[in-house]
Amino acid sequence: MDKINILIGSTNPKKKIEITNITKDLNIQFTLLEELNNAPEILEDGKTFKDNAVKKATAFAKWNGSLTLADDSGLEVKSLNNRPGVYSARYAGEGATDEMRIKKLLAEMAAFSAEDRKARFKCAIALANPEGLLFVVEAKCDGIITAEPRGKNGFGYDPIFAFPEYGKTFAELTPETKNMISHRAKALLLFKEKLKESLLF
Ligand code: ITT
Repeated sequence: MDKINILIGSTNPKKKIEITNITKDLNIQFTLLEELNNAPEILEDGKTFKDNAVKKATAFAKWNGSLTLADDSGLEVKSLNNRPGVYSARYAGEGATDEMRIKKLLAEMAAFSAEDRKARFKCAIALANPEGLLFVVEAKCDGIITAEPRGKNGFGYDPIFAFPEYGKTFAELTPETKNMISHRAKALLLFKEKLKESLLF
């Protein structure tokens, strides 16, 4: 059977690596926006991860005329009323690095006790074709914000997100382990079920 080509409506190469690894049992060839020329910028102004995933998937599918997946994800800290949430990428301003975002969050939470450090990663994944949305799925993963960054793997907020069952941050886990338990792994499990239902496979 021929491979199905799916554009990932994202500029984050780390997301492509995780999505490719988690779906390697399927016959999909993924392309990232950065591999194409002149991709438009889509304003992520939705109130929820789902809104933003749907907006990105439908806009890039229409622009490229192809099946397109978009992943919108982020970190919700319970005692910050679920901030940074959909603002996770912009939490330390436009152009900030992962290190700057981590530093800002740790500073904001410096006085928080262990009880007040509960957090969750959320991930919404939408699939669209040029005619519109096919489906959207969502998943979460609970954890604790550490006092200091630990580990070198992963990306984004991974060095300060501890997974209590393993006593390690996502950045201390191997990619294989993160890809079995993460918010993105759980969302992609649902994604695979929906793909099969949609008869694309
Ligand atoms: P695209 O919008 O182009 O896909 P992005 O990295 O900006 O790329 P989001 O808008 O979904 O993605 O922003 C998510 C923010 O949350 C961003 O700061 C990420 O680094 C972070 N994030 C998302 N998934 C993560 C994960 O698995 N581990 C750690 N941080 C993550």
